[in-house]
Amino acid sequence: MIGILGAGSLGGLWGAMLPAGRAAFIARPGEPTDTDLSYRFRPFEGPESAVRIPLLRASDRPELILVTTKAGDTLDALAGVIDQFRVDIPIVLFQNGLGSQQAVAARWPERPILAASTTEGANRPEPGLLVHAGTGDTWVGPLTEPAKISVDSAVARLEDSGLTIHPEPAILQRLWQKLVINAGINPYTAILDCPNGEILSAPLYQSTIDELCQELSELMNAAVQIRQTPDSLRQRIEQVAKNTAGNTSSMRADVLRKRQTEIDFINGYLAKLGKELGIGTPVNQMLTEQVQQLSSH
Ligand code: KPL
Repeated sequence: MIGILGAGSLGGLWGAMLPAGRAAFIARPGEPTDTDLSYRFRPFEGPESAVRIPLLRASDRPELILVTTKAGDTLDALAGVIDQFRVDIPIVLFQNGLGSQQAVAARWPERPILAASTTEGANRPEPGLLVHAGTGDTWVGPLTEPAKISVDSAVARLEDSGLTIHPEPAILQRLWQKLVINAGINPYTAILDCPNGEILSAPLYQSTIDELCQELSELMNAAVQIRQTPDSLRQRIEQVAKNTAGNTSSMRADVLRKRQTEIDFINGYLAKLGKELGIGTPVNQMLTEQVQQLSSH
């Protein structure tokens, strides 16, 4: 049995893709534990189906926990439920950005805490409907020392979903590669209120992207020793913006739905890190403040 904490788009995708009877959602303290979660699932290919996932019962002994909460909720959500799970049960974190993963690993260093980076696309265009909008890859790797021996078993269990999963010993580096893309696309789409592809011709983007990429390049080198030139980062950001030109980014979607954004874990994380490392980050700081003003901070 795999327990899933966080019944949003990604949690719903795992619930629907894992074989029937293998997944259960984890209720948070105070939430009712006697009702199943039901939704319609539209797979990437094939017909829509009805999905019904139970809630984990006290007598269930999950062999793996997936945490698919928003970055800002993760530490509190996990703290509310973690004591019911044996200390050797692997916990895989699926949050966007960085900062929340390290906070969890620092709080429970004795547990096997892993992180995942995924390019699977899932969304909920209307209540009760979950859409697997794009297939991709998922990389899983260890954050804490005890997690190193859990990677292969976690990958094998997740492969039961039929999704493509890879072990990734250098998961932090991989999370950084995604972070720089999100840092170069998401805040612009939120501030400009436009789909990903439209940022490229906007004056705000054009006047700040080179300086942003300079900041990203220096931070990435200092934090995880990945050397990438500002120009190559800009090219990657623009390639992803073009490949996903019609998409509404997750940050723009949060602003439109008046939900808290993940800016503190993307450009906000980078600005904070810059202060710690003595690297100037005026563009990350400016983008963070502008997005904070738009959302419910
Ligand atoms: O990951 C994304 C997001 O929206 O969070 C991108 C790559 C920008 C695609 O929309």
